[in-house]
Amino acid sequence: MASEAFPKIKKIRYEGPDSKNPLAFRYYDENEIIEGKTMKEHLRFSVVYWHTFRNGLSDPFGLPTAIRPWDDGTDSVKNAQKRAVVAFEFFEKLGAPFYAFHDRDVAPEGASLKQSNKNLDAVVKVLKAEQERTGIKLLWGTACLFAHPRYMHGAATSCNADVFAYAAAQVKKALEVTKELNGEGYVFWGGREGYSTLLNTNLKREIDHLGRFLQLAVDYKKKIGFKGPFYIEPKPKEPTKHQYDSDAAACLNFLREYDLMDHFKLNLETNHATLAGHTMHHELEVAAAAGALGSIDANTGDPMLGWDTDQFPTDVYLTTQCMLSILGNGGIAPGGVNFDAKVRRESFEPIDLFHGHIVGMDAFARGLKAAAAIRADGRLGNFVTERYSSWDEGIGSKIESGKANFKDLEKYILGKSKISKNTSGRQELLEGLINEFI
Ligand code: XLS
Ligand code: NI
Ligand code: NI
Repeated sequence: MASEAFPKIKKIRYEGPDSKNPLAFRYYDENEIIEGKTMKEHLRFSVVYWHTFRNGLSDPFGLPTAIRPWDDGTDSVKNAQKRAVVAFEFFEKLGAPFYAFHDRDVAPEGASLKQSNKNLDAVVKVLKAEQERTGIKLLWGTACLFAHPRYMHGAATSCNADVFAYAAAQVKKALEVTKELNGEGYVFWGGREGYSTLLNTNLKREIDHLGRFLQLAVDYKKKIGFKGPFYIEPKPKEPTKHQYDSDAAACLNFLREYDLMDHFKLNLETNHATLAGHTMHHELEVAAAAGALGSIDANTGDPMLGWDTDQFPTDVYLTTQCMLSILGNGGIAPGGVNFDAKVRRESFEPIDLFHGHIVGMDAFARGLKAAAAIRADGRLGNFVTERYSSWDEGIGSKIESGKANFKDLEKYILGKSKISKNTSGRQELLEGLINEFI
């Protein structure tokens, strides 16, 4: 059931750095081998349904601007099914091997849960057929537990127990659908799992309920035999003033407190990192250190605007840092590089959807190449190894292996006439080294 929503656009191909064709890749050559794997295998690009096919590009001050000729603007199941076919035409022409969606992006919410589930099934049928036709896979599924007014006080953390139950029923269905579509994973983003004021909030009870909710999801995952990882996606605020899963470290602490570490990894988003006052590189390293780097929502914010602008990532310095962490982690599969990004309100034509993704894919391809070259060069890695070499033998190795207590350390220092000299951190030199590769 192939569509022709983009009749003038042919499959986007790699043409190399000298190409002036705006509808071609300059750096992303899906078959190029880097560190033993193709770029396609490394990057596992994914397109998000919500921004690319459901975002009219309105903002808090203005109406939607997007022109989407294939969409009749109604909330009918028929329109949703037609849109699904268009989405696959887009994924195919772009050459993205994955996509991601919320239940309510793909199918309209009905008057009852029963009706909503029926609507979802009707669209999932089309998604499944399109997956089979194209070989494009679902990177992860998720449930939208933040848009409908019932979730005004939160979903799992709502003060209203019926809302918790509704959210559970919605996630149950979303998990079944994700399994049905052979999704590689499943995401929990706690959009309204937080508070607007502590004056009306029982914080302890709300966090306990979130822990319980995720435990119930793990139970159900086992029951239906869904094998993919669960991900938590940290974000500190927006729409709430404070979201409980605010950054990677907070999520890891939460997962440990509720004994969920075995079942969850993190899905990290660049613009969420910056909202939390961190760099994406920091968040990636925190997650990787805990063995919990699962997947990334690749976008970027704007330093002049303090909110989640979800722009396409174009900064090669940023993508190089991301890829250094990802390669250092041994890859990102079964996660991927998911473009949780939208075109600007001013970029309202269908072709802008291609430009956004092409630029983002090329930026990540360059980041991958730069990161691999930095690793092959070895100077950066060797510098860090050497910087910690005092831990590889003598007293350092005794401390690391638990063979020295405070008394031993006192004795060791008292017995030394002077301690080993500190060496320079060479930050400027290393920053220059990175620039050699960008
Ligand atoms: C919003 C989040 C959201 C999640 C999926 O800021 O990024 O889009 O990725 O619910
Ligand atoms: Ni996201
Ligand atoms: Ni976001």
